[in-house]
Amino acid sequence: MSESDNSALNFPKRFLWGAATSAHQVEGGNHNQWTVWELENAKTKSVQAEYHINEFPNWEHIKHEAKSANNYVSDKLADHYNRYDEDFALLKQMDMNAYRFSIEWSRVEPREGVWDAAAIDHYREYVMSLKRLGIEPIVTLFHFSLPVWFAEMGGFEKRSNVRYFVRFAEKIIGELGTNVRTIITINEPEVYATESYHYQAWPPAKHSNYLWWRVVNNMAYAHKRVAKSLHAMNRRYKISIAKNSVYFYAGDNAWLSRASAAVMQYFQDDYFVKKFIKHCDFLGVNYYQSERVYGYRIHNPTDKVSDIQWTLAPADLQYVLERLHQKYNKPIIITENGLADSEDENRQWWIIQSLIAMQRAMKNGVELRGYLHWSLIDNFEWAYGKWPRFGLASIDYKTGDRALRPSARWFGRIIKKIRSA
Ligand code: IFM
Repeated sequence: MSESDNSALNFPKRFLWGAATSAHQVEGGNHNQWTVWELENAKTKSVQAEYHINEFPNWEHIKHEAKSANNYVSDKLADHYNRYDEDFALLKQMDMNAYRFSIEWSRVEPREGVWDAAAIDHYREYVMSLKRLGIEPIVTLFHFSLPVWFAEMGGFEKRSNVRYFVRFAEKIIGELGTNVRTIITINEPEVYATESYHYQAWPPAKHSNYLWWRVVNNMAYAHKRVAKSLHAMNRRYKISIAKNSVYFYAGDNAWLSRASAAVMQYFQDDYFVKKFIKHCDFLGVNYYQSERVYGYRIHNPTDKVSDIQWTLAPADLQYVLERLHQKYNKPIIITENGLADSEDENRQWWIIQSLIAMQRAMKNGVELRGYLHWSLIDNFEWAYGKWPRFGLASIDYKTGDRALRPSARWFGRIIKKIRSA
């Protein structure tokens, strides 16, 4: 499909076309459990980069940044907290009608039980600015960052702590009222649990299968409590989690490869989705990569990888959507999809392939409601820091200048054509 030949694309009028971010990754100036951890670990990470990521495809290009401690400290970032109007203008430039963002809990409730009126006003105004532009706000309540006080009392490790998250959800959604209709309670629960309680790559960097299991189950419980409570406030809220899916497929026809791929797929998706789905009005799906299985091992093709070495297989989005639709029969919003591509070499190709995959899945019965590209602007990629560039718009971290990349300008023209067809 080229820009001039998008005749095959046929999306419903109310389809949500947008992009996503999360507070800690773009706002700048936060103080949460991540900022504390970043300051403690930046130096070590800058030294380890030489050994941990030197095989990445563009190592020569990024090594200067990756070996600097400053890369691992979020600090000011894009200063989205103050410059969000400029970023909303980018959405408009691409003719988008939806935007997913997260509310920074540590700003709204900096100390336990103490609400910050200025922060709440900020998010109210933020949402109103989107509404004035005709952009549908999609709010995430937990996107990996937690207030320090909550993390210090054990975060999601303790079931008794869930009430604090429920109270925060009730407070902020109560304040935003019906200006918000679509709510993601928890972003990628299993990614958070695994990075934080298995790989020790994210705070609190513990290694405990028991804690991992408890955190996953407490997040499922938190989702259920928040969904029930918000639905009691307004039955029309559309609530889900954002589930990160990876597509596993057998690389040959051997029974072991096929069985292993099926088992891996189960533990990637169903083990988690089953815990949440009963209290979801739709399913948020994040898709970035596939894994090819031979025997019981992963051997991925290496022809196309992103800057952080994820295998690029955008067409597989079709199978992810179809599988989740067949299993759970809920409407789906693609809540994240994209790639780290600092040179903007593969992004347009990625988007074309994703659009075709979505179109095919819809023809095969998937009730797809929206597509949100990750990310609107370059952002803080957690343990990797600032060097990976996921943005439709680039950020110059020295000047704060933002500019749509060529692929994003192209995507904007495609969205315009589709929406005006
Ligand atoms: O940046 C992250 C985001 O916070 C959660 N989903 C995956 C993205 C890319 O790694």
